[in-house]
Parts: sequence; structure tokens; C-alpha cells
Amino acid sequence: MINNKVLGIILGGGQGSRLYPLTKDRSKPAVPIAGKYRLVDIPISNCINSDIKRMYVLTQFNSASLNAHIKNTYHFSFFSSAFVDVLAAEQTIHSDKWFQGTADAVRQSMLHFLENDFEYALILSGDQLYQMDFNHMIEKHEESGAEISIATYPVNAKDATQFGLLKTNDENIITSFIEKPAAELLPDWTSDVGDAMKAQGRNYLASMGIYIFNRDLLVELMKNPDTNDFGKEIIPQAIETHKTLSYQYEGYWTDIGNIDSFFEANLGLTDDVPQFNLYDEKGIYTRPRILPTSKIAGSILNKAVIGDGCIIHAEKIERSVIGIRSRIGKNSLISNTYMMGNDSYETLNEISENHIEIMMGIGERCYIHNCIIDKNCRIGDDVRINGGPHIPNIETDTYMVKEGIVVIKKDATIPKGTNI
Ligand code: ADQ
Ligand code: ADP
Repeated sequence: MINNKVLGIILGGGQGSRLYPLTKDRSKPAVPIAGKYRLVDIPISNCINSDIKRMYVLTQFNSASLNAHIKNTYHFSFFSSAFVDVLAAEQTIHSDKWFQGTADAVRQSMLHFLENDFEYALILSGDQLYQMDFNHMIEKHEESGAEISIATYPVNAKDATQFGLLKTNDENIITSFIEKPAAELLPDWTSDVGDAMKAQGRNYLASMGIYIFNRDLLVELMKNPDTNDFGKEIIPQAIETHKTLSYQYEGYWTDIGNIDSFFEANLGLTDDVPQFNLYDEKGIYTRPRILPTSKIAGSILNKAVIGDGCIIHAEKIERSVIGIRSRIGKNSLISNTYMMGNDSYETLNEISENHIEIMMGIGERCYIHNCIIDKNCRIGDDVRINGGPHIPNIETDTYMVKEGIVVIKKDATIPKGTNI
């Protein structure tokens, strides 16, 4: 079934500087998560699971692998009107500039959207982890007669400063909105929230950056060339003149815009009952790969999520996510680590013919803790990486430390015996 009223627009990311160095050589939607997916698979899957099957992904950089991933994953029947298209910032006769912000990204892509029939534009962030049925939000939008709806989520006073905050009337219509207020300017806008949320002190309603706009209104709002951002300009101005509904959501939702939250969201998947549950009938889609099952010898695994096609000899893997095609040598200890995996295998022949000293993956007798290992890294034998708050933030050619998390850069080689 296809919901023909709704067009999905996924904001794939600006510079992605908060996720650097994972975004050093790739666009943000292409960042690998959960051992086998990419960030963009989350909003796309939520749309597909809500029967919204016409989508654009807006990205600042056109990256070959993002296009390949989307093309190889989301190909629909020849007879279907479904599509997922990537629109990268492009020079046109109207504009020679990259997207100046979220609203500018939508404005610059408007011509493409308007080629489609739709009543509502569903605008989504590209860097959030959640599973949401958008049909319910669309129903509430229609019932209320609003021209804009914003999905909202209860947050506590400490987190409130990182979000767009809002106040509603008794009918859930938004009467005030402020984008990321400074702590000393935090307004006294506590809202009515569910008991579970109240118990956690989550009394403020934050915008989730998920918007429904009626088509005509979006066209009208995009005519003002001085507004570049939804949170900073479009929404605070539009609530004054257009009925804007708050659609309150209380399921699991988290923003994974920086290294710290990205790391925790991935490691959270190893919990007994993860808040983000991949083991659900309405799953997350990704590129199907033809890989063998993983092979594990002599290892103790505790709270480990292991992707397909791995060859593992580690002594112990604890609270870690190990991505596809990973290889880990004997006597290695891995904990609190997200290893993204490899794009291809190295055959034994290749290794000997090319005199490869350090194979892709993790060598023998290594100790790896509090670490993100990007794709295709080579970590030599006897390497010790002990991340944690005791290490200062630094960057080298091969790794970077951000808030105690050691991020090994894509394709990096860490020589034998290195101590970080
Ligand atoms: P932020 O997430 O801080 O706040 P922003 O940085 O604008 O807002 O990002 C929103 C989404 O758009 C992200 O997926 C981002 O990657 C993407 N994006 C940013 N710049 C872009 C560009 N130039 N081109 C394409 N995509 C771009 C927003 C709202 C807040 C709300 C939070 C919830 O502004 O009000 O509380 O989301 O997370
Ligand atoms: P990966 O295969 O690891 O996911 P990508 O395929 O997303 O990496 O990136 C491939 C290419 O896309 C890069 O080599 C680069 O040419 C281009 N690219 C992506 N993001 C950026 C960026 N932020 N800055 C410059 N080039 C980029």
C-alpha cells in the first residue's frame, strides 16, 4: 500500500561536523550504525513501515556510496510509484550555494518535490534513532485541521536547552516556541506529560524536528529567501499565523547527532531489552548482502551484537557491537566498543602476495575499550586502546579522541604494540 497524500523529505545532514571524523570521507546519511545499517535507513524504514514510499533524501555532499546504498537497497517494483531519491546540493541557474540550513535545503529542492502529487510534506531529521508510525501523526494532523504539525517529546530541564521548546493550549495547539534557549533563559513552560515521563522529570515539550506541512503552506513559506532554518526561523514565525499542532510522542526516541550519543545509541543495542528494538516485525531495512554466518572460536561473548560474516577468535567481547565481515585475533579483549566492520574480505592469497603485515580487523593480544573503529581499519597485534575520561581530546592522522571515546578513522592502520 502507498500513502499517496504524503511525500517524505529526509534532511540528510549539513557538514556533519559533530560526527567528525565519521563524516570525514562520507556524508552523514551514509554513516554505518548497528553493525550493518546506515543512518539513513532509520528514517527511510520508518516511512516505508508507515506506507510512505515516496521519499527524497537531501544531502550536502553527493557521495558515491550513499547513492549506491540507496539504489541497491530501495528498488521498488517497476509498476510501483515508490522511490527514494538522493538530492545533493547543486548549482543551478537560481542558486550557486550549498544548503544554508534545513529550510534552505528544502527550498533549493522544491522544484523536485512539486513534480509529485501530495497533500502533506513530512520532513524528517536524518540523525535520530526511533521507530514511529507516522500514520497516527497524519491522522491527528487531519483531525485538528492544523496546517503544520510538529512531533514533540518530553525532556528534562537540563536537556531542554538543546532543543526547540514549546508551549501548547488545551487543544495541543502550539502557542509559543523558542529554539534552543540558553539555560538562564529557559522559560517556565512545563507541560502535561505521561506518568512515566513525569517520574523522570521530563516536564518540557521539545520539538523532535519532525514536521508535517500542508503542501500549499510549505510552498508559501519557502518563498521567503531570508529564512534558512526550520527551528530558528520558519517554526517560530509560522506558529503566529498558522495553526500548528503538537503531536506528543512518548516512545523511544534519541538524537544521535554527536559522537557521544552515537556511541551510546549503538552500545545500547547490546542491552537485554534494548530501547531501540531491532527484533521487531516492522524492522529496519538495509542493503541485503550475501554473507556467510559468523564463525566464533574460543570466545566469551557477553552482551555482544555480532554482524554477518565475522571471523572471531577474541578471548572476550563485552558490551560491543561488531559489524559485518569483522575479524578479531586470538587473546584479544574488546569492551564498550563499536566496530563498524569491513567492506570486503582479504583472502589469504592476497595477504601473502601483497605482503600485508597487518590484516583488516583487530590483531592478537589487543585490549580495546571505549572505542569506535570505523570501516576497513587494520589494528596490529598487541595494540592497547584504553578510552575513557582520562584521555584529552586530540586528533592524529589515524585517530581522534572525543570526550574519552577513541575513534579510529576509516582505513587507518594502527601499528603493532601501539598504546593509546
Ligand atoms: P538540530 O538537530 O540541532 O535541531 P539541525 O542541525 O538543523 O537541527 O538538524 C536537523 C536535521 O537536518 C539533521 O538531520 C541535520 O543533519 C539536517 N541538516 C542540517 N543542516 C542541513 C543542511 N544544510 N542540508 C541538509 N540537511 C541538513 C532540530 C530542530 C530543533 C529540534 C531538534 C530535535 O531545529 O527544534 O528540537 O531538531 O532533534
Ligand atoms: P563510505 O563508503 O565509507 O560510506 P562514502 O561513500 O559516503 O564513504 O564517501 C565516499 C566519497 O564521497 C568520498 O570519498 C568523498 O569523495 C565523498 N564525500 C562524502 N562526504 C564528504 C564530505 N563530507 N566531504 C568531502 N567529500 C565527501
